[in-house]
Amino acid sequence: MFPVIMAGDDEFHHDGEGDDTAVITRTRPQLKRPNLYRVLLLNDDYTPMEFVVLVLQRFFNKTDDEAHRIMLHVHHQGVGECGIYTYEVAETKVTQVMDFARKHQHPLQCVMEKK
Ligand code: TYC
Repeated sequence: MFPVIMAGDDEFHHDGEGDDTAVITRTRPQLKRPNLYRVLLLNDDYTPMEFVVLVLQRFFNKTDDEAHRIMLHVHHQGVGECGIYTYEVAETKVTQVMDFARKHQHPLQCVMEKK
């Protein structure tokens, strides 16, 4: 039996002939969707609006307009979404924001929640 070469995700099965050839069957790639987490900013009475805008630009890559829009949404609604990430990325964003807020002595809170 001749070996067959196929593109894609293949599995090799020995064909029982005792030589070095094998039958290759195509299998479905088992794609697992990663768990996703929302990163949220919480409103407070003391953190300056411009600081929140800076956080959204620096850590969440928002434009000036989008950062202002999200900041005002949090200011009025109490909570708002900065982005959706896999667990480790979300955790890193939360830590970066909390460290930055603490360094500037602002009470800004950033949390993550499973989607
Ligand atoms: N409420 C704050 C103020 O009036 C502004 C603010 C917006 C604070 C969003 C936190 O996540 C926040 N200065």
